[in-house]
Amino acid sequence: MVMKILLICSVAVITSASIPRPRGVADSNASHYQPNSENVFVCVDGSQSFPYSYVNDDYCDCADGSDEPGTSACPNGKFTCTNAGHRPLIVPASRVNDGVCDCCDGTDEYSGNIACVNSCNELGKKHKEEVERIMKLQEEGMRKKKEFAESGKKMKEEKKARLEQLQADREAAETERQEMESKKDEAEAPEKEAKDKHQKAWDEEKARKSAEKDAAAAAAAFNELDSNNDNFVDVLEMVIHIEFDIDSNGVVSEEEVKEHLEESDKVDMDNFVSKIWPNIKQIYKPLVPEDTQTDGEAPSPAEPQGETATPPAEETNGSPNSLPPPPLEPEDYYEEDEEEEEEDDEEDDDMDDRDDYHDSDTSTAVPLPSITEEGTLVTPASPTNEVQTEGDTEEKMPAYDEETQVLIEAADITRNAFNAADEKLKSIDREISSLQSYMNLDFGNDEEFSVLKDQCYEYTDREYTYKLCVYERASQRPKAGGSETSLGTWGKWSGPENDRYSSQLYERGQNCWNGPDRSVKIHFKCGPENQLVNAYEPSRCEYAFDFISPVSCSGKLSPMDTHSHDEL
Ligand code: MAN
Repeated sequence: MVMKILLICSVAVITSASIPRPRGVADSNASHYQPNSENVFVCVDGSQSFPYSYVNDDYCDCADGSDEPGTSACPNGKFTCTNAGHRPLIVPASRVNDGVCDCCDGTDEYSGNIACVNSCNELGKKHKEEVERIMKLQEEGMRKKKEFAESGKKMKEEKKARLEQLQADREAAETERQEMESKKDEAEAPEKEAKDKHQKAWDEEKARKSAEKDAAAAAAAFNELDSNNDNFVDVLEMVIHIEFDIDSNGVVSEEEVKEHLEESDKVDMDNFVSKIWPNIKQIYKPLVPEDTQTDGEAPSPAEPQGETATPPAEETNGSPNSLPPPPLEPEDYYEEDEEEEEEDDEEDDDMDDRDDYHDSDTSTAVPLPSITEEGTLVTPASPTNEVQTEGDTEEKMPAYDEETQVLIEAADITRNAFNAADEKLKSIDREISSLQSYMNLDFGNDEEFSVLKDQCYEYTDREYTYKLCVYERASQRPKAGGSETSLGTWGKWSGPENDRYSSQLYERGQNCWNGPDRSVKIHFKCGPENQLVNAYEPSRCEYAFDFISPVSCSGKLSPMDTHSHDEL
């Protein structure tokens, strides 16, 4: 209805009947130009008065130029084209009789120098059609806008209700999570205790085995070094070991050996194991490599080590500079572990009489070689000073005992229940946060812009495809291929105070080389559909998009619409 009235008014302006007035005077201004009883003309600004005959006498008298509305005499004068059949047009007075037809009715050119064709009826018709088209667009747009506003409001209501529901659910979910956490903590305490106990036992076992290994290595090293079997390791026995060459001059001096022996000339097994071995085990190397000892054959004499290395003596026993004894025959080994003895009772029968390889009173456990049924000697990894790389021989912790396993399973159940409760709370929080962000968005006076939320639109020009995801982000992608450039993310409404919802700003896009961060201003205009209709770059890296949408229809002709009709 409002639109109909507007339409009628608009047409009324075009067809309004004129009252008599001087040339170039607008109908709306005619009252100023009615001669009064004294036949005096008062300038429109009221500043001066002149005889009425001064009006349009082609001489400028009034400072505001109002006494010459129909001539070009006043530089600031204005000429109004009546333009009957179309709409009046005001042109600068300088255009009067300048040889160019400015008014569609040709009234600005009355000198007779030029004949103007009256095109007002034709233009008026076009203008009317255009006004009708725009009004129809506005009407249709308003209808859609109403629908959008309704669904926007409905959506907001639904989201609000959902948010309230979630906020209530959250309390229960939080309580449940707390309960599950307590149950989990309750179940995890005995589980931890049992696991720690198991781990501790395992650590102790590992430490025991490692100490055993170390002691065995120490004993083996002692026996190897004690080449004269006098139950002492002395200086002369050590000088043939080039690894004791502290200053790396290729010669192991007695002083160097003594330094390793903590200034003693010789040490017995106990002192060797407790005091010397810890310091030399990282450098000590047996003269006869382990693998040559396992095949049961006599090891080949070691190469002399360095210039002063003493060649091995003919006899191995009793000679101070001799090599360690050759690998022992099975009967040379002794049995030391009673448990093992029991376990391997049968197959070890033939080994029972073996002579001790070490002093029988030694408490250090040396891994024992064993003999397979086929009679092959299998030597366990000899305790050496070799640093084992982690993982290669690392034993796995034995499985938990049944009682611990039960505790773990019980704790697993509470952990799973806790994780589920925790995830439920997190998912509620995620949804709350997304709903709150939604609720904080400004969708216009009537929620009409909510229809554009999460919708993306594209526009392609010669070089780029521009994309706008409303309330999210804007981007630019070269048509020829290449990566997308962010032009900005949702910032704010940026229209003027009286037309706030006419533009949006997307900011903090990809930085422009030697310039600002990219940004886009979206100009909203009334249109039949939601569509991105133009994209341009008014100044480097500052973009502008034109977006048409029913949501921007006001139901009224905008000043822009009126302006464009003047140009018709
Ligand atoms: C790219 C595009 C253009 C922009 C220049 C600035 O080529 O993003 O729009 O003007 O970079 O260097």
